[in-house]
Amino acid sequence: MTSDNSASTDAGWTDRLLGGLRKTSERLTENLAGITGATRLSDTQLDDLEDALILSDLGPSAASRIREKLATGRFEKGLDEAALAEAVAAEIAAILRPVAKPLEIVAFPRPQVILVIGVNGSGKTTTIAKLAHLFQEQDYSVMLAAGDTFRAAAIGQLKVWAERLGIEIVTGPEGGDPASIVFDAVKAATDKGIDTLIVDTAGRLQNKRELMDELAKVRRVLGRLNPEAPHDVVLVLDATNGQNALQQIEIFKEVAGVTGLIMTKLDGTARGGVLVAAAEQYGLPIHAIGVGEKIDDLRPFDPDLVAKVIAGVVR
Ligand SMILES: Nc1nc2c(ncn2[C@@H]2O[C@H](COP(=O)(O)OP(=O)(O)O)[C@@H](O)[C@H]2O)c(=O)[nH]1
Ligand SMILES: [Mg+2]
Repeated sequence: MTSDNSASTDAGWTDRLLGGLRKTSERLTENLAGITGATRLSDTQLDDLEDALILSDLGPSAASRIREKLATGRFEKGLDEAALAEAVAAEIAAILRPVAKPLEIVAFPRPQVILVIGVNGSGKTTTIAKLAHLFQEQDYSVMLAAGDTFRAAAIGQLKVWAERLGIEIVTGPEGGDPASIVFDAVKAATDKGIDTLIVDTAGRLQNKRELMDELAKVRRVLGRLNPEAPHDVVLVLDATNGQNALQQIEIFKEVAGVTGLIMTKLDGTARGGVLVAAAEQYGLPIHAIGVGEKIDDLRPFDPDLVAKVIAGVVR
């Protein structure tokens, strides 16, 4: 992905973003309703504002930051719902801007190895397919590695995507050693001069020790072939998990050294505010967001537009 603006601001994507984040935007708008009045927010109104932001999953830390900013603000034209939404959007944008960083293919030598981690069902495999598609659109060659050998279905699912996208995939038997698949994949991708190798992994969070051992082993094997690899360790988070998604950041940071986040399923949830909470609390790069199940439902995001959508300025 590059920061090419056409990727994040075309009309089709804006519509999908609006559609996807509608529930989140409605929740925040509802929670903020009624906070109107004079040119300044009173202490009671500031309390209400802070509560509304927390209720909308933005998290206590973003909520208090926004509260502090708005406490000193003056609403010269009077405080109505639109003015408040705009002020909140500006503060959300300020939180999202520093973390909105597209995943870029810059590794030399190639391939850039992207390890994708996260709990089962968070959207890893689908996100890998979407990322592969994005990179293909930018003329990068992509290879996949089916490092989730825990379930046969997981391998099959990635294979189907690889066939559909016309890209190579390295797989192994169900129950096989992910580290050996990853080893073969890095060798193959290096020999063929592939630009990026995206590695799927299992997300057995119920057994933290095993997960940690498995990811550590995969990392060791990667490092043996290329000391820089993995270049990216991308944690995939399901926005519908709300605050639990934040706990997953804690856990995966500890077991795998996360370098960036992708948040999926921002459609179909009113809890999209968790994107802002994640940005504020962890400051990790957020590479892209997923707003649907289709192959082009994942994009790097424009922080200002997303902020306006969440706050209900753009509808
Ligand atoms: N609505 C929606 N569904 C998604 C999104 N991303 C993934 N999914 C769905 O979530 C389910 C689990 O995804 P999968 O990629 O298999 O998760 P994994 O277990 O982490 O590999 C699948 O049904 C996907 O289609 C998204 O952005 N929006
Ligand atoms: Mg999977």
